[in-house]
Amino acid sequence: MKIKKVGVVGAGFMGKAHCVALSNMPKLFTDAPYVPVFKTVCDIVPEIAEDFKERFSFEKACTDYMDIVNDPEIDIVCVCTPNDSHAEISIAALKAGKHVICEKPIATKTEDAKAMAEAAEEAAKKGIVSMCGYQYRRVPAIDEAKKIIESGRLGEITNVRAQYLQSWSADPRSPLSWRFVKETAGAGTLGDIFTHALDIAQYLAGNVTDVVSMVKTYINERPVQEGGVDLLGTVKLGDDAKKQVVDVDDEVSVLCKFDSGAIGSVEATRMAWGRNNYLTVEVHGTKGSLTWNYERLNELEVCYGMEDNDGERGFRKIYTGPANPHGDVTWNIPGMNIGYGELKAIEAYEFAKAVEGGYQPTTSFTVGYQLDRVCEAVLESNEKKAWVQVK
Ligand code: SOE
Repeated sequence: MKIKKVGVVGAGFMGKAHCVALSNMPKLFTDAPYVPVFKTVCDIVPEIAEDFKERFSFEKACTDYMDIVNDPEIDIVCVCTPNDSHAEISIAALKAGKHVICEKPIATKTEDAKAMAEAAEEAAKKGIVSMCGYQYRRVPAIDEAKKIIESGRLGEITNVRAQYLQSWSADPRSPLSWRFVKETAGAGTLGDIFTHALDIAQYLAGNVTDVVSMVKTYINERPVQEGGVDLLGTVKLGDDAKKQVVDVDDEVSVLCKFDSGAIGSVEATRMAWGRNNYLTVEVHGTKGSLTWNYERLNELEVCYGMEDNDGERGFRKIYTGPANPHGDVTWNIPGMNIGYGELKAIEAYEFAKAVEGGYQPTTSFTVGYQLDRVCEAVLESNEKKAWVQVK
């Protein structure tokens, strides 16, 4: 089988997710276009890079991402760093002729997102692929939902409601990591998880054209986490810890108009006690509805309202499996279930197919830039307390 050599920049949570996915991709997909081989891992903390190198059997560890960019043997670069370095690393890698998969949100500033999209479009002319880590649209149930919508069985789509609710920062003792600092994160919940819900809503109902929003920060300062990888609220710091001001949002509520004519809402918070990875979407059409929740990601509920008799109407539950999109990644029997690991492997497979075919995947940097522009409109609407058109 063909091989492709991989460099990974950032050895935290997302570095791990990408590497587990890359290892599993050719094992789960029998028609995988290549076997990824781990060449170099980079992290600014040398001990973290070394430890990662050992655990994932990389050939080398380094602390300067240019070692990866300048390595002619490396074909693919995974950018898994905090948001403020996405643009610099991705553009350098694209210019060096590497295929790039970059975590979301694409950048901290719209001008950087634009520069990334432009660099990706230029590289695409030479068959170089870019992709953003909006993996949730690749959940088999979401692709099945898209198929059902496109079949017309739900009629004309009138309303889409998407939510992403988490609780890991609801406790004021949850430490301030780079995710709470505008300079490194760009935005708070807005860039971090609102964009995932928005991506699914847009995947199913078309692009958002206009927004009116409310954006709120509840906890204005937090104890500071010193160094190391982001702990996502799994530790609590006491009163003795140094405090720092939070200058990003905790919660976002947005009403949207879609270019398909549908209307709807997208909301996100990291402050919803009891909700963990509660990413949901509900779609209503003139003939039926569907609803899905990541916390039960293998289940899609559909109501073919106009097809059912009065008195028998209701949601039917589809357990996704081999007969649904990306069925080869699921186990043999619906209900055996897949999880986050397999989902990231689907993303790695879609990326590999695009690399092999020389085309841009559906979550290219151009899409990342469009999502960024919706976020920009959300912030402007909150400032102006008015509807704003997406640029
Ligand atoms: C934290 O909110 C986080 O890790 C996000 O950064 C990811 O994108 C999301 O998939 C899970 O939660």
